Amino acid sequence: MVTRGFFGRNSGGEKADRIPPGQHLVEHWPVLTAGPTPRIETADWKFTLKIGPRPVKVWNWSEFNALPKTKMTRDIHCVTTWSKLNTAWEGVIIDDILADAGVERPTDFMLAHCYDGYSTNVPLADLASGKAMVALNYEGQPLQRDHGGPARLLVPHLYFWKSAKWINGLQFTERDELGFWELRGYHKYGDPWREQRYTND
Ligand SMILES: Nc1nc2c(c(=O)[nH]1)N[C@H]1C(S)=C(S)[C@@H](COP(=O)(O)O)O[C@H]1N2
Ligand SMILES: [Mo]
Repeated sequence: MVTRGFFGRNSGGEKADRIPPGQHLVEHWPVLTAGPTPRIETADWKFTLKIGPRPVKVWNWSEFNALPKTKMTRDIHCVTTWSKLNTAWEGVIIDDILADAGVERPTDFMLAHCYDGYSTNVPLADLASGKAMVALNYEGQPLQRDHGGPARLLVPHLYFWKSAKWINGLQFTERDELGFWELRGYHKYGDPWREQRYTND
């Protein structure tokens, strides 16, 4: 049982209830990238939706920005043990991307692909129903490049490595295929509340 009131009376015990096991709060926002930070001009940016190997729709920056925009404020949790509360985002929820392509549920699994070669797997159920978005803005500003700008995936209820930066596509896969970190020892699902950090957690 987590001790209530750890953060003091005024900040409220509910804050403690929002921090998953093994995590601590940060106010700043760390940058974590496996390789160099790519530079993608919005004029060159493209987003591709695929079913298996087959591209079903490609959006350029202005087409993608014409999709309905949604705001969400969420807590985020990185596997390196930092958590950040109340992060405010705006972007296109995955449901609206799929609807624009006229795609419903060809398979139950997706892989996110990125300009730096990074990838990560997320079940469709965790991307749909307003749970996730391709985020374009953070705290009212265009997403900074080191945090994945111009566009990143945001799947706030899973460890933050699932929130792929510099995203350039989503792909439906037949099975739950592993992504970059999942192939290197991270858990295939990554629920912070169940501390699914590493493969066998
Ligand atoms: N394309 C891409 N996305 C990525 C990564 C990466 O190296 N490349 N790192 C992941 C990891 S491990 C984490 S913890 C978060 C960090 O996001 P931040 O740098 O905005 O805090 O991005 C994730 N998304
Ligand atoms: Mo990470």
